[in-house]
Amino acid sequence: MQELRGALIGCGFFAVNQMHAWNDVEGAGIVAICDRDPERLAIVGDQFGIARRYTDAAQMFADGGFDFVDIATTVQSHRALVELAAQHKVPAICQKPFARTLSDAKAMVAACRAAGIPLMVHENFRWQTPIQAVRKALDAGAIGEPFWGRFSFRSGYDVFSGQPYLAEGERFIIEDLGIHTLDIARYILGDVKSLTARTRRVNPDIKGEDVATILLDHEAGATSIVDVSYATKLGTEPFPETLIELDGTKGTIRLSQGYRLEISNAAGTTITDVSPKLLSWASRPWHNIQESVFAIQKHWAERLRDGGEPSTSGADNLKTFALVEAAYESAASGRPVDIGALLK
Ligand code: NAD
Ligand code: 89V
Repeated sequence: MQELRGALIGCGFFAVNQMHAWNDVEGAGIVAICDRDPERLAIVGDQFGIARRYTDAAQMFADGGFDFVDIATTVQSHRALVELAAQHKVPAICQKPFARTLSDAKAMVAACRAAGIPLMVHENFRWQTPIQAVRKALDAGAIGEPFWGRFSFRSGYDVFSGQPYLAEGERFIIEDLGIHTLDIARYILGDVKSLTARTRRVNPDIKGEDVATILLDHEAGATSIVDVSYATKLGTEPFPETLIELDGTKGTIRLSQGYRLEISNAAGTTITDVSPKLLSWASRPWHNIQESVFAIQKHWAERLRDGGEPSTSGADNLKTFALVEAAYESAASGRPVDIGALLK
């Protein structure tokens, strides 16, 4: 198998997972890294034995010698770096949140389309083992036609210690975490026609909202609720599990805490343990997310080889990103927001 050579930009908190996962993806590897912070560049370069190191992404693209770029920086730099990749006709992966605004995200998709390069958003949550198990059960017709759903992420985990920037933005939970939950809702129940949202900030030490409740009208007819909170102190901390409830015409699915999948229908009730694997480099409780990082990167390598569109392509992610924008708009106005109008 021909080796796919990658370059990674942004050697921060989360990129370490991506570097480990690239080591595990057969036939792919990182040959160059870039970070504007020399200290982070040295730490990741030494840890993963990468000799080609850059503090300037433009210089790295000018030198070339890689088949794709993995952009693992925070959102402020995403548009410029994706456009740089398009300029050099290098296929690109971009971390979530895809962009600062929906209009930036549309411009990034257009730039990659014009350059003829694949673009994937690193929207990894739908690749988690338990989420895949729910999707598989639905596809197998286990509960018939789903008409109602709930996608819930409620936690009191201190995300700010690893990612201090999360406490500083005007926007927090919908943009950072809800974006994953909204993507899961789309992945499971299909695209969304309109939504209504309510938000609040409970933690006085952060700037943005840390609680959101969002009501979605799906195009296929189902109604769902996406509820996310980092202000919920439970007896057993569920971070980072997304819990799912689905009611269908022939049964129900419940994905509950502890990676327990319960499916009930005319044949009875089955309970399955859908725990993620603990990869050799992973650590609890992050192993669920870490395994999905490996899964999405493997998917990218497969799509690069066969020329197919990645599941979370830039074009697909516009539909998730529109939900984020709509949720903030609805929370501010108190009114429902039409998603089709945002995507025009
Ligand atoms: P971080 O701040 O720890 O790391 C970002 C790194 O990028 C820093 O080292 C910074 O110096 C570097 N950087 C920024 N702009 C640059 C530029 N123009 N050129 C070169 N280097 C640049 O951030 P993080 O916590 O690692 O988050 C990175 C991204 O990953 C964010 O968008 C975040 O939302 C996302 N994230 C995703 C998941 C997931 O499960 N998908 C989990 C955590 C974080
Ligand atoms: O996935 C993420 O983007 C992370 C976390 C799970 C902590 O919200 O920021």
